[in-house]
Amino acid sequence: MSDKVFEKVAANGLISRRHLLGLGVSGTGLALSGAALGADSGINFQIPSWSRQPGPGASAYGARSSYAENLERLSGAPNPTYPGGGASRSPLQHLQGTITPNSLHFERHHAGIPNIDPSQHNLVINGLVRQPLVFRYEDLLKYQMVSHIHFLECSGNSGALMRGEVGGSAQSLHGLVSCAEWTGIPLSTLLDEAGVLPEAKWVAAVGADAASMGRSVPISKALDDVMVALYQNGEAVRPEQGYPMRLFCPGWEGNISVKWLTQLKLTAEPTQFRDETSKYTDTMPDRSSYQFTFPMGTKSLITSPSGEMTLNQRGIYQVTGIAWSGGGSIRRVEVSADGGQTWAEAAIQGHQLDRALTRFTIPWEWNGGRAILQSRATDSQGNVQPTREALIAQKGTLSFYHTPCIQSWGVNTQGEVTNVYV
Ligand SMILES: Nc1nc2c(c(=O)[nH]1)N[C@H]1C(S)=C(S)[C@@H](COP(=O)(O)O)O[C@H]1N2
Ligand SMILES: [Mo]
Repeated sequence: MSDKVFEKVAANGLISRRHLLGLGVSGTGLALSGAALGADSGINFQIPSWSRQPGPGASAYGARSSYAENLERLSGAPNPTYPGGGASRSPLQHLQGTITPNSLHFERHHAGIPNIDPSQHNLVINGLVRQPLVFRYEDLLKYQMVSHIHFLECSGNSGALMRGEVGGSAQSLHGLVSCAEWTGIPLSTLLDEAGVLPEAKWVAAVGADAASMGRSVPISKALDDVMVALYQNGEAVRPEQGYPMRLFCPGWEGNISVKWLTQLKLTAEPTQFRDETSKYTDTMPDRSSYQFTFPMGTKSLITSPSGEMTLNQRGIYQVTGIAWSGGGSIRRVEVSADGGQTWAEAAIQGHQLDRALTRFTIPWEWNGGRAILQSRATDSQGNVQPTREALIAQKGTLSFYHTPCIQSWGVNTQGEVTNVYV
């Protein structure tokens, strides 16, 4: 590897993102993994068995390759005192691009997944409206819909870092975030039909699960960009995600996107549901609490190399990861290989959509020594992702919601990658 060919842009091996395209095809023997094809390469020109005879025909509903079956959500052990409660996490370190397949979207349930027959399910709009309304599922399907790609993140995501948990993977530490194309009816359409009275300032949204989960949404947000989502990446919203319908509040903490939505009640004040009083509130070091912290922070995460992976050989790696912000689109992602002393700007791979995952990548040469990989996002409002130290100084450690701090992945001389604190 010659520094004349590849411009080093930050300490410990970070290479200019401008060289991304040339890396694998430069003809200088610097291919990331593919071996050069020599005359005596011993390459096998035998026709493989799968090319010799036709495979099974078309299927009704697709499935992943049997060779890709390790691609799974990670859930904790069931808790008998909390039936159906808990979460599962997306395998972020095995995904690419920015859209989470529906089978791998993270889950967070407070009382399990109700098996809802859409023909028996209603959505009621009542309270401070001129005309209370009841919608059946088939009524809603007739409305004009909109589609938007947005992330969804639980505000408890990444709390493990604030607790100083040892070890972990991108999935186990940060897997409560996913991204999908959500299609549904703007909530403003349905609220306009019911006629919102001037004194209505909040919308109490309630789910049909056994938790009766409820959250209060300010009317300004409800009339702005909230939707009643019916489709997720093109197919009906999955049962885990709220079939037959869920509220979707772009950029805000996952909890407020009430699944299995059955009631929207217009009120003058917040309803003070259990989930907005006993949980999801940020308690400060002086023990005062913010009741509501709606937008998710500006955040990024290197998904490869990441915790529990091992680098098998020295050489060039594509560092890649995801960035997102509840405050807008991602403007910039920087990467450090020396624990945050020097930074280089990563390339943005694909789109930079409003409140959606954005993928970044930058080439890095691992020289076999120690490294600490970090990423730092800046959003379209200029918000910069904080270090863990800065976040703890600001928020203390009395509560672990809304913790978008920088993740440090340590690489040791054996190439083992682990969650470290700097
Ligand atoms: N009715 C209902 N809505 C709910 C929940 C729930 O348990 N019941 N969990 C909430 C929480 S805490 C989060 S983070 C998101 C998770 O959405 P997902 O399971 O589709 O990823 O849904 C929210 N909406
Ligand atoms: Mo959540």
